Amino acid sequence: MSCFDSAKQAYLDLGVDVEAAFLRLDAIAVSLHCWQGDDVAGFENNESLDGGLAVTGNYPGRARNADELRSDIEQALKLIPGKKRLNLHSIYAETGSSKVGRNELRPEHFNAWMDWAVEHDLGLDFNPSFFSHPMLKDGLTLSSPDAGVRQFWIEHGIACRAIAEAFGRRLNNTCITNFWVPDGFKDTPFDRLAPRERLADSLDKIFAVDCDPKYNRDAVECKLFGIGAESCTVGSHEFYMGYAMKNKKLLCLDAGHFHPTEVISDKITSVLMFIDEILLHVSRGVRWDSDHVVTMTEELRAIAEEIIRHDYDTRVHIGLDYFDASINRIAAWVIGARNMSKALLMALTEPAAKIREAENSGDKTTRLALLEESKTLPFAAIWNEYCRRSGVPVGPAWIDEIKRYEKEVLAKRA
Ligand code: RNT
Ligand code: ZN
Repeated sequence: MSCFDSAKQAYLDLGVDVEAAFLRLDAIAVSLHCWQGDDVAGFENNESLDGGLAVTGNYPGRARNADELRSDIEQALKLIPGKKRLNLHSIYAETGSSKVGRNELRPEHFNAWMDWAVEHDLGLDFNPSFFSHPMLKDGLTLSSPDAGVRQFWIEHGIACRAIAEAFGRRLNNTCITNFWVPDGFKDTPFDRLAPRERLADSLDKIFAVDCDPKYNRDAVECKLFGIGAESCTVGSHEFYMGYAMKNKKLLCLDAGHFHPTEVISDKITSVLMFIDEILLHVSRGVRWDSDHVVTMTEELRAIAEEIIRHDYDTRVHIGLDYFDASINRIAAWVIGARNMSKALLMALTEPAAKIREAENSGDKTTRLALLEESKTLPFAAIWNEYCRRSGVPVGPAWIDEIKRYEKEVLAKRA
């Protein structure tokens, strides 16, 4: 009996159908964030990253243009099992030799990305970029007291939704567009209401433009604080929870955007009682940083369990969001994405029926015992088989691939 067959039997003894788990996992997409490949730089030749975002590290080989970035993403895709999407930011537009304002971006500036997505059978997601730009004035964009500043960013938001809709049409695959706005205050504002009213009004103006929900749906992302915006974030959790409910938007929950002892896994069921769909930015917060590479933490497992236990496969859109420039950037993608997929498979192979039965009959002893026993089931054999069937390296073999690419490609970048 092969390692996989005996593992499969061990799961079956607890009532778990591993083959069914594989099939279900195959249908759940994970959206890779393009910005891990170049430290959120984009192709506008920006001097520095702002909006409260920070990337530390200077590992050699950062992608410097779209071709390098696509080549690096292709390398990552070969090492990650399961269904994938790609999440783009507007700063990754390809405008050739002409400088195009963010408020004037059009779908054609993403033609190369769309062609590439068709070629690789990838769905695309999108993000307007409200940072690293001179129109981010005093830390504010859509909530700025300056009507000209607000207007510029409103036009940017409108332009981005048109691009996202074009992605959806071209790929016949719904694009999820995420609005994250860094607006906030370093020191305590006297008036917390006026900026919030302006943010809501600006968002209303952006969303007033018709967009076919078959091709694009919008999400709004809240945050607790950012660097340089420690005292008040205009787009707080309550702000966006309310905004999303009232305006039928998706709520984006970023795992690093809450108080350190607060977890998004516990928010999923609550939010989905009142909002149709959510977007996740799976990330790992460490102290003040919200963007460490996703590792196999208890919280990652809990996020996956919430999705699987409640059959939220189509109502929760999974995206990754972190940036680390201190290790090989492609490896960072692969580690995070493999972990996401692995956590989903762990959740899919929980002895769910037996645990539910124990809970429903009030047998808390059996519930705890089964939860603990299931932690040492022969999961590695199941995961390795999933990787093998998905045509990606099994176990740590993918590291050799990364090292080869680093030597052959990354090292040659000046
Ligand atoms: C920032 C948000 C946001 C960004 C990306 C680049 O705190 O998490 O999602 O990370 O849009
Ligand atoms: Zn995020």
